[in-house]
This record gives sequence, C-alpha cells and structure tokens, in this order.
Amino acid sequence: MMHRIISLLLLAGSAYGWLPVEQWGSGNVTGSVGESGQCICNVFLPDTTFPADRMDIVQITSNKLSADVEVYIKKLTSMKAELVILLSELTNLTSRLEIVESGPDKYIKLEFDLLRVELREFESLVTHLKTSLNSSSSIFDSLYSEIRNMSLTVDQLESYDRSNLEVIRLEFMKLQKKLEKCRDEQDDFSNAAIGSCKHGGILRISKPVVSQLNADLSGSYLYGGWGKDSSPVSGYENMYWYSAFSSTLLSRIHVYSDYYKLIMRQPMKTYELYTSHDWRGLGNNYIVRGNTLYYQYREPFSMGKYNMTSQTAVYRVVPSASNRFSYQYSDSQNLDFAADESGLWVTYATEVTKGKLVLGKIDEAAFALSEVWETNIFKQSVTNAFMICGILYATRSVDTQTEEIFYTYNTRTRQDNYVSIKFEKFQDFYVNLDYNPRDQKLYMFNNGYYVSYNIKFKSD
Ligand SMILES: *[C@@H]1O[C@H](CO)[C@@H](O)[C@H](O)[C@H]1NC(C)=O
Ligand SMILES: *[C@@H]1O[C@H](CO)[C@@H](O)[C@H](O)[C@H]1NC(C)=O
Ligand SMILES: *[C@@H]1O[C@H](CO)[C@@H](O)[C@H](O)[C@H]1NC(C)=O
Ligand SMILES: *[C@@H]1O[C@H](CO)[C@@H](O)[C@H](O)[C@H]1NC(C)=O
Ligand SMILES: CC(=O)N[C@H]1CO[C@H](CO)[C@@H](O)[C@@H]1O
Repeated sequence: MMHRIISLLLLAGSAYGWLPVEQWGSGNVTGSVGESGQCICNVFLPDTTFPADRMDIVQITSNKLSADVEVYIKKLTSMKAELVILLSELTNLTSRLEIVESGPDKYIKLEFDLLRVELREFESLVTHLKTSLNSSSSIFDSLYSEIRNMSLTVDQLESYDRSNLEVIRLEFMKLQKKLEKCRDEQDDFSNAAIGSCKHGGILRISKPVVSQLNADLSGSYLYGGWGKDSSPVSGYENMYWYSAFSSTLLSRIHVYSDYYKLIMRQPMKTYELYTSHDWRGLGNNYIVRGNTLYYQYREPFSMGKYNMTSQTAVYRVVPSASNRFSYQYSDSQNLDFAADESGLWVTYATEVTKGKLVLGKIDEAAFALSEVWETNIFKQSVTNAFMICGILYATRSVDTQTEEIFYTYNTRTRQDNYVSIKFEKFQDFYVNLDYNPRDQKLYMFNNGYYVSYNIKFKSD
C-alpha cells in the first residue's frame, strides 16, 4: 500500500515541472533588460509536455488515497503503539516481579512466582492476538483493558505492606480468577448439564490452569493429589482436599472449607493415618468421596477407605490385583481410584492379564468389586487413567510439555478405542489425574503444583 502511494507522489511531482533543465531546449530561454534596468529572463515551455488536465485528476485521486491511507495507518499505528506499550508494561512487570521474588520473604516469592508464570502466558496470548489484530479488534480492546486492570492490581500489590500477607493473597487469588475467566472467554468450554452423560465423550481439554504450589510450599513434595469431594456430604460442597509427600508413602490428608482457604493454606482439618493404628497408604492415586479417602492401603496391599467423618479405616484385598505394575511416572501406583457420574472405580493390573489394565466397579455400600473389565493396554505404558460416564480414559506422555489421552474403554459396550486427545502439561512430571463429576474438571497434581483443566465434550 505504501509503495503505491509513494510512486503516485513521484508521478505527480514530475508533472509539476521537475523536468531536468537541459530538456527545456536552450532556444526557448531568452534574456533581456527591462525599462527600469532590471534583468528579465523569459522561459517558454512547450504546452504539450505539461498535461494540466490529467494532472488535476491525478492530484484529486492522490489526495483521496492519501487521506484514506492516512486514516488507516493512524488506526493501525495507534493500535500497534498501544500493544507495544502494553507488552513493555508486561515485560516491566515481569522483571519487577523477579526483583520482588528474589527478596527475603519466601511466601511472597512463591506467590509472585506463579503470577509471573501466568502473566508470561498472558503476554504470549496478547502477542498472538497482535498478529491476528486485523480481524479481532473488539476482543483486543476488552483484553487490553483487562490487562490494564491487572497491571494496576499488581502495582497495588507491590505497594502494599509486605507484612500484610492476607490482603496480598486475596488480591492474588482475585487476579488468578480474572486470568482464568479471561482465558475461558477466549475458548468455549461450556457443556451439557453437570451430571448429564448426554454427550459423546471428550472433544478437547483446555490449557492447564495453574492454581498454586502445594500448601506445604515444598518443591520436593511431588507425590500427592488435590481436588474436590466427588460426592460431598451436606455442608461441605465447597471443600477441597490436598495431600503430598516427598515419597510415595501416604500418612496424612488436609481438607479446606473452600478454594480461598486452600490458597491461604488454612486447613479446616488435618487427618493423620498413623496414630494408634497404622492406616497409612502407598502411591498417590487416591480420591475423596463422601468425606472418605479411597486409597491404596499399604499393609496388607489392598484398597483402603478412611472415613474422615468417623475417622476410621477399613481395607479390602482386591482379588488377583498385583503390586508389580505401576504407572509410568512413579512407583507404587498399583491401585488407582476414580469417581464419575456413575460411581466409584478402581484400576489395577494382574499377573493373569500379564500386566494389562483391569478396571473394577466398586459397590460403595459393600466396599467390594461388583464387576470387572479387562482392557488391552499394558499398565506400565500408561501414565494415568480416569473415568467419565462409565468410560475409561488412559493417558501417555508425548513429550515434556504434552500429554495424550490415547485409549478409551467403554464399560457399557465393552468396546475400546485408540484415540489422540492431546493436552498441555504445566510441568513434565505428574502423579495424580482425576475427573470430578461435580464440576466436570480434571485435577492434576503436577510436579507439586495444583493444576486443573476444563473439558469440552462432543455433542451427542
Ligand atoms: C519499569 O517502569 C518503571 C516506571 O515506568 C521504571 O522506573 C522502571 O525502571 C522499570 N523497570 C524495569 C525493570 O524496566
Ligand atoms: C486487513 O483486512 C482487510 C480486509 O480483510 C485486508 O484488505 C487488509 O489487507 C488487512 N490488513 C492487514 C494489515 O492485514
Ligand atoms: C477495569 O477497571 C475499571 C475500574 O475498576 C472497571 O470499571 C472496568 O470494568 C474494568 N474493566 C475490565 C475489563 O475488567
Ligand atoms: C462415614 O462415617 C459416617 C459416620 O459413621 C457414616 O454416616 C457415613 O456413611 C460413612 N461414610 C462412608 C462413605 O462410609
Ligand atoms: C529551439 C527551440 O526549441 N525552439 C522552440 C521554441 O518554442 C517554439 C514554440 O513553443 C517552438 O516552435 C520552437 O521550435
């Protein structure tokens, strides 16, 4: 566009008489002395070399084009300028956060560490938007004001008295919610009603939503899990649970009255599994359902349930389950519990199936297996598994950033399927991945971080 305008102006310029002097013709330049002695120079230009009529048209067209282009370029330039400012603001924020996080306060450091990650992610989102600027200026506008608001909030955060951690954490949480909402708006993850199985299974999985480093603030607590009760008792609908250790030995679990308390690291209650009895577990594929922890019991090897209401545990040996076959990422993951719209499940492998994954439905009242299904996948090649609407989904690792649901088994039709539904990991290593039928989200304990995903189902 610019090139065309420049050449038009050159054309107009030449028509104005910027012809080289030597082309004028020497015979048509004459000199004489006037009446009062002044010097007179006469130049005769041939009419035919000066197309005055065409010049007018060119000039009008050129002016109009120039005006159009000017408006367009102004618009584009101001948008670009806004983006450049925005991006440099974000970069500035990021580097300031780096300074803050290198400070002496460990708690602040961790909070800002995560915020920095999210802002970086957001920054790349805006950069992506910048390239598709032409078609999405209204989205851009709202995003722009959203980021502006967030930048302001972070500025305020930084100016707070550092000792006022509560206020900072609360603001931090609000900010995360905003980021999450903003990200959700970018992508549609609305589904059929909660509890409904009138859909065709998983279509796609959102980007990871990173909530926080675990409540023990320990980067070495890699073995654990977090999530919500899949069948909460009345009054505990907003409860979250969390447990993690630096090994696969399970000895306690914390519960939090709501998300805010989880983020604030203020447990409502902590249950110890090793007091007068040794009720400890092994592995980390446990879940909470009906205020009860379902987990792999350590001694004897069996499925355990610790009722947090009665604070007692019972166990049941799973017929022919082997403790030789774990998932790929970690040892001791022999029994994996899952809950979906239809109830409670456990997956394991047996010597009879030569390590292939077996899926069992648990009769919750009897705490015993009511039915089992044999799949065609070798348990040690799987990284994790979960259930949705009676269908087993098994994952495997693609690379350090990508995980893939590669296999499904439908317990109703006894049909299996090799599929490829890829999703992004926050970090390479994870040990706990489960679906929660109460909010249709996936919960992952990813290298010590609380991570969750939204799911988009296929329409039926
Ligand atoms: C960020 O911006 C502020 C104010 O505009 C400036 O004083 C500061 O030096 C910048 N910081 C960095 C790390 O660029
Ligand atoms: C913007 O879109 C219009 C129409 O789709 C197109 O003609 C124009 O070349 C685009 N401009 C840029 C800078 O991509
Ligand atoms: C940004 O903040 C202002 C003032 O608090 C508010 O009116 C506006 O709705 C916010 N914009 C967005 C996109 O959140
Ligand atoms: C847990 O214990 C309470 C109190 O004894 C009981 O009402 C409840 O049914 C138990 N829950 C499970 C899942 O066993
Ligand atoms: C030498 C020369 O170029 N003379 C020209 C001057 O202008 C007249 C009319 O414009 C022409 O007829 C001459 O040939």
